Amino acid sequence: MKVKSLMHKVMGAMLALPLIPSLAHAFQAAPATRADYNGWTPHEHWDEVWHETMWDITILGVVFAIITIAFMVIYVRKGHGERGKLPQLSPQAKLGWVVIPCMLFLGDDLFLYVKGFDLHNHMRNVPTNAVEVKVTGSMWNWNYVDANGIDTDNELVVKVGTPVVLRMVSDDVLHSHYMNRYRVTEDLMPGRITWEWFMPNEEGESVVTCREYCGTMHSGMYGTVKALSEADYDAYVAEQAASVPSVTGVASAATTADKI
Ligand SMILES: [Cu+2]
Repeated sequence: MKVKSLMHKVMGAMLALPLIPSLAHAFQAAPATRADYNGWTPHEHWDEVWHETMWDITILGVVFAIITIAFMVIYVRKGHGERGKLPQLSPQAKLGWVVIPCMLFLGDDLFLYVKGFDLHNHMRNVPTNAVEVKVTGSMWNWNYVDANGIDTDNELVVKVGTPVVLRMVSDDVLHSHYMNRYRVTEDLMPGRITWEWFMPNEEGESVVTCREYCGTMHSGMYGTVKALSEADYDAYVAEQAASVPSVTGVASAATTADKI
């Protein structure tokens, strides 16, 4: 009876196992409100989840491959007519062999699921200090108008350290504004405003492509995101203000993300 009661306790503990990593994740530091996103870079967290998933399936794959190969070698038939002997397990052992691995895998899967789901929720929550850029997609062009009134085609210029929210609409068919560098994509539709936000954390150029087939020149519908340092960005705005009369210089940084 004592052994049986101990087995029940072990089984009970195993059933709670899947919850442990998820609970542990819930206590990790993450932005609690929209004002807490300062310096938080969603794309780096996506990479983290991706790498963990890759490690996870690689380790599991290697472990199962080793076990399979070992079984093939150990239990190979030694001669004609040889019959294997089936081990007789107790009911508790049988249950243990089913429940314990199940709970371990479930715990692991839930951990990755919770991390991904949590991240997704943060990415659907625009930081309060995000600057807004209006994006219009059309066959086959990306048009950007930023908070300073700077109007560009296929070139989005942003400042490092300030989150950017794109408010997007299509002039014709479906498009999708895909920034691989920032691990984010969102469809553009005629008559509906959609949005995505990202956090440029390093200076440099990256590519924007269209990720929704939109006609014969779909593959040619690409642009550039230029992330500039604060000084370079200010110089860029001043230069644009000098060359284009309609641009009135540095307007107040619109934080219209609040409206989303
Ligand atoms: Cu397209």
